[in-house]
Amino acid sequence: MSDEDSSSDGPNWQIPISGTVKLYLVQAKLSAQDISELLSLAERHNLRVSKLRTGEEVTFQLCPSAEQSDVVITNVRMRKRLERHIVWDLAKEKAIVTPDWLRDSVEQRAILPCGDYAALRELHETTVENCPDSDCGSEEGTEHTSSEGLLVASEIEQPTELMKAHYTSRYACLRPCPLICPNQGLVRQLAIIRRSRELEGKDTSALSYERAISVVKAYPHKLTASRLAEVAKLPAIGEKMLSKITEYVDDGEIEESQTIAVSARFQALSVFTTVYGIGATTARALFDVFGLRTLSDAEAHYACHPPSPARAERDSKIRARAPSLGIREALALRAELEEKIPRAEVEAMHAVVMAELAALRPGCLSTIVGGYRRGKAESNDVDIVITHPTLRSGSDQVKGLGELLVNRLYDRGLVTHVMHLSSFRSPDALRTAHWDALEKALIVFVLPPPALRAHRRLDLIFAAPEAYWTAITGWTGSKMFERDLRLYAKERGLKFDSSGITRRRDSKAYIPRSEREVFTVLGLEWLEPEMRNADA
Ligand code: 8DG
Ligand code: CA
Ligand code: CA
Repeated sequence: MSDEDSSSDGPNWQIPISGTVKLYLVQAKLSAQDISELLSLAERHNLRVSKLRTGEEVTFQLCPSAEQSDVVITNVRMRKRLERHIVWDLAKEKAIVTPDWLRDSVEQRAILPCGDYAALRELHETTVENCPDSDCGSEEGTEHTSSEGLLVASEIEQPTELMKAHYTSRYACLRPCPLICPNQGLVRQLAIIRRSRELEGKDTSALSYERAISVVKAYPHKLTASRLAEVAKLPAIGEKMLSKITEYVDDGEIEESQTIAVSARFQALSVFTTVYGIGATTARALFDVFGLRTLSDAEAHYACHPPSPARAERDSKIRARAPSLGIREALALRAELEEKIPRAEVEAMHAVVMAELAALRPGCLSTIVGGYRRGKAESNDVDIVITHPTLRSGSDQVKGLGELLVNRLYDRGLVTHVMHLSSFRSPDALRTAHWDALEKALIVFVLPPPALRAHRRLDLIFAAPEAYWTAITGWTGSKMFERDLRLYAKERGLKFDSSGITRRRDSKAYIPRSEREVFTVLGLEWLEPEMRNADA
């Protein structure tokens, strides 16, 4: 986390410093370089770290002996060796952790659970108890740690009963939604109105349609006049929405949808926004201010209008060797990037990326997510979540991997442009402003020869092992499913995003070991990805 980022972490940072955590560094088995790195981390001026359970802020302070310390940092892994530096009985009164505890705690500005970094197996339990952030003795009682030393979801409080999924549920994440529903024609017509509202900047109205669409999408019967009374009682179906649905049932179409679909304005705004980098606001400006109507108009316009300084500055910050995708390049590639990607090609892209990744970091795990995982025959872009399977050191394996991989793909002619390359931020209980702290690379990819080398949009998401399953859930979609998943979690006192699940009252992190566990922790009945198609 950068210093600038920490300021966005909200109220936590206004809490006065209330103490220090004293650190003692055992220098044996550490290189001179490691020693100097760890000392400078421990002494970093004015560094404030939070206790995750209480939000209380403390500073680190080095101390000259183990006796005076709260936490002992050591690379020594054996009792006999450690006893050369600290007597065993004293060691049992301290948290004895590896250097990574300090590195990660400084990076995350938090006292991370010492048990996860216990240096000696025999001292794991006492390290958990003696961690400066330990809740031992609190009313919450005992929590166990897994054999990996991590708190896992199956070992902490579970909702007693899972909410049953049903099409009448208030939440899209509890309504089984197939890819194609019995009322797909109606969904298509409502989607035109929704899109038009979005293009016109009427976001509240767009969201009402989005919600209604997700409810209709889950309705398991073919809609007829005799079912309208039941539909009227479904969530998100107000009077206005019911009149549109009734109109469709009576006439087989919705007049407003027909009018919008053929309007010059809707068509122009729709086509402008197919260019990467042109959003609804820009599209409206092109139409209203510059009087543009077609893509050729837009091409001519951008040939003599350079990108805005803000955009140029943002692009210049991308730390990849590949060029960013400017508006002119996006216009030139538009037709290819608009093509749908068949499943076989998605799989071929995945295979190529993983082969290149294996050369950099052997043994990585990955899952193709997004629409592909929900069963779509053709995708607009490809989304892949990547991690390393080792819980203990896997985060280190994933850190910085986006940049490395993108540069390698670029050198091999497999990446032509980079739209976004974000740095690694581990699952962080302090996050507030950022709803997803994962490292991401959003790129334009081309398959190697002899394949048809069409430009394709590819999103690579890099998750630490602890965040792998939440990243998969968060990036499988669909959008409305995800929106309600976050809302549902919030109403249960939890915070869900792709980088993790935390309990709001104490920011305690849950670490699921499977996607099913993500659902269980949130109190949701399991839904197959193919039944999460809550959008049109
Ligand atoms: P398609 O249009 O690509 O065929 O369908 P899709 O795969 O469902 O759409 P997508 O636009 O690729 O989005 C896939 C899912 O990823 C979507 O449900 C929402 C999620 N998602 C983003 N951006 C981000 C983001 O920045 N953070 C997180 N956590 N999730 C995101 O699209
Ligand atoms: Ca996608
Ligand atoms: Ca995507």
